[in-house]
Formats: sequence, C-alpha cells, structure tokens
Amino acid sequence: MADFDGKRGLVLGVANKRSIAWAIAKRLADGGASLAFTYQGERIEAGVRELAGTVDSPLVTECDVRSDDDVARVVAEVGEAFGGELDLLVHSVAFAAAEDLAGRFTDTPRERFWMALDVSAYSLVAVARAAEPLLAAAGGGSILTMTYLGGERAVPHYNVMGVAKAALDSSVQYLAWDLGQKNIRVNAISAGPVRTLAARSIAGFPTMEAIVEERAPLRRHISADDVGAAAAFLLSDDARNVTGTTLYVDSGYHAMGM
Ligand code: NAD
Ligand code: 0WE
Repeated sequence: MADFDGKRGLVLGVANKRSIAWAIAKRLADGGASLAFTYQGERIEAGVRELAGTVDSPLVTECDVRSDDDVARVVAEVGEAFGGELDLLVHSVAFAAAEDLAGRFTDTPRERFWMALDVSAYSLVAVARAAEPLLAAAGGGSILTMTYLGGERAVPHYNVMGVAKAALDSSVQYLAWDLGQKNIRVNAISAGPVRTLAARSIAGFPTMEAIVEERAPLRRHISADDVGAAAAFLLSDDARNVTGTTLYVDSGYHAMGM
C-alpha cells in the first residue's frame, strides 16, 4: 500500500466522513500521499479540518468552485505547500438546486440549469487548467472526477444533474486529449448510489439501493470505500496508460438492459 509514497495530492469535495472524496483521500493517505483539502463554506470547515488533521494534511483551504479567484488562490497555496508540484487531483463536487432533483427535468429554469453545470461540470475544467502547471512540473499527474450513470441514461429525478454529468463525462475526454501531451491523465469513476450527505437528502434513496440489490449482477449496493479502492488504481502509476475513461463501481448495474 505504499503506492503513493512522496506523491502530493489536492482533494476537492470532502464535506464529512461519509463523502466519497474522504474515502478516496484515506486510501491515498494510507498509501503515503500528502494531501491538501478544500471545503466549501464555513459550515463544514471545522469538520473538514478535523478529518484532514487525521491524515497530517499540510493545507486545508476554502474553495467555492464557481469562483475563478478561489480556484486560482487555492492552486497558488497548493504550489507553496508542495514546492510547485502536484501529482494527484481529486474532483468530487456536484450541486443542483434541491427542487430540480424532484419533479420534471422539463421545468428546470435557465439560471439553475447553468448553476448545476457550473458547479458540477465546468469546475473540472477550471481546476484542471489552474493545476496544469503544477502537474506538468511534477512530470505528469492524474486527475479523477466522480460521475453517475444518470449522465448517460435518464434516471428519474436525476434531471439537470444528468445533463451536468454528460458535460462532465465529455470534459474528461477533451481534457485527456489536451493534457495527455504533458503526461497528465484524466479519468472518471461512475459510482452506484452511495449514502453520502448529497445522497441522503434525496427522497427515495433507499428505494434506489433496493433496485441495485435486485437488478445489479452482483446484487449488492456499493460503499464509498469501494470507490476509494478503484480511485487508488486510477490515481496510481499502475494506471499509467489509462486516460479518458470511466470505471464503473456499481456492482455491474450499468451492464444491464432490464
Ligand atoms: P458529498 O455531499 O459528500 O460531496 C459533494 C461535495 O460537493 C461536498 O463536499 C460539497 O461541499 C461540494 N460542493 C458543492 N457545491 C460546491 C461548490 N460550489 N464549490 C465547492 N464544492 C462544492 O456527496 P458525494 O456523494 O460524496 O458526492 C461527491 C461526488 O460523487 C459528486 O460529484 C457526486 O455527483 C458523485 N457521485 C455520488 C454518488 C452517490 O450516490 N453518492 C454516486 C455517483 C457519483
Ligand atoms: O450526484 C449525485 C447527487 C448530487 C447532488 C445531490 C444533492 C442533494 C442536495 C447534487 N445536488 C444536490 N443538491 C441538494 O440540494 N448522485 C449520483 C446521488 C444521486 O442523486 C440523485 C440520484 C442519485 C443516485 C437524485 C435523483 C435520483 C437519483
């Protein structure tokens, strides 16, 4: 498990101990990585600082991914903390207005459509561009984002988040092409439903888990730690020639037609 000895990473999207980003961070830290964290909003600052402290993080700083100023400042701080180099970048951020994850996609207003795409898709492009010099200075690196099947098929109520994931998935491919020239890899994990903060507030979440247990080839739902294990592979040098791809951690659900 010393795959990440001497590696330096930036993790966006830890809200609490249930966050997928935290499961990924734990795996990387166990493997020897040094990790910087960002959080959004004072409400979760103390919790994120406490978690980051358990893995001896050198940097915990605020980042609202809608703000170019925040993104630039964070990357500057990361550069200072890690001597101008970065090896790993974990993007685990998404948001849509709660009212748009219920009812009809058809009714999504223009402003909230763009807000969901800004936070959930454009942010990967913004952060990748800002971090590119640090990743290139390290001789290359690995970027990972989190996606969901609702970006490829219509999942009832996922709605505008599905459109945002479609944009995110495509961004992974275009970023992979641009950044591949600098030995920077860009991949996604498509996770099945996991009971995180972002998921628990969604009505019918237990029903989704039950559907996975009934219809997925492995007939069980997944955990954040399952995502952490797959993330460790994609972020490691074992995946040195893997880029522009999506790895499904969903008990095989995506392979089914019924
Ligand atoms: P989570 O609530 O723990 O993480 C979501 C994170 O997004 C939070 O840390 C939140 O602070 C952050 N965020 C929201 N708006 C932001 C903004 N403007 N600026 C910066 N950060 C912002 O929930 P999670 O389930 O761990 O979600 C992480 C990722 O995994 C998301 O991309 C989500 O779409 C994806 N995903 C989740 C599931 C699931 O079932 N939980 C399945 C597949 C993919
Ligand atoms: O990507 C997600 C959820 C992301 C998310 C969650 C929330 C809840 C709170 C984005 N924005 C918000 N906004 C809030 O106000 N998932 C993959 C989990 C998820 O969410 C669903 C799902 C699944 C699966 C919503 C409807 C249907 C299925």
